[in-house]
Parts: sequence; C-alpha cells; structure tokens
Amino acid sequence: MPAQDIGFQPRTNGAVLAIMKTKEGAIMASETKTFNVEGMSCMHCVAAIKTAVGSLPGISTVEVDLTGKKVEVGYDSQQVDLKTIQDKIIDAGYEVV
Ligand SMILES: [Cu+2]
Repeated sequence: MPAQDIGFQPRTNGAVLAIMKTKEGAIMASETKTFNVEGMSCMHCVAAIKTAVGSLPGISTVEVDLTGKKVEVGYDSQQVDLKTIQDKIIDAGYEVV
C-alpha cells in the first residue's frame, strides 16, 4: 500500500509558521517576514517603524535591525497581508527594497 498524502505541504516562501494561542484563547497563525528597509538612521526611526507597523491588526512582533536595515514582522496572515505592512512602512517615510 503506497504512503498516503496527509495534506501537509512544505512552505517554500521562507515564512515561518507557528500556531499560537492568545491570552483570549483565540488561535492565531503567525508567520514572520523580513523586509529590507532603507532610510532608517537612528532610534527614532526604529520607534517610528515599530509604532506604525504595530498599529496594524494581526501584528505580533516588530523587530528592527538598524545596521542590517531589516525589519522582521510577526503577523497573522488571516488579519493582515504583506502589502498592507509594506505600505505602512512606506507611509512612515521609509523605502522597502
Ligand atoms: Cu531616525
């Protein structure tokens, strides 16, 4: 009898998928995406990005690497999409490359 496909597909887009339970008991699918961001120069920029992206629904974490010019965002793809996050970074005055 051949092995059966049980329905799990490997993710090929590099995103990390984790299932988390929030304190309200809701199940939340969290993925992370790293954006390459130009124009961040100081801690004010870091704070501006964190505040802007963090204001979106479905965002769990925002980590900014100032010297590496990277912003790593943990998000729930059922509540927010990558385009929305990217637009928010651009709206805050930075460039996503
Ligand atoms: Cu700055």
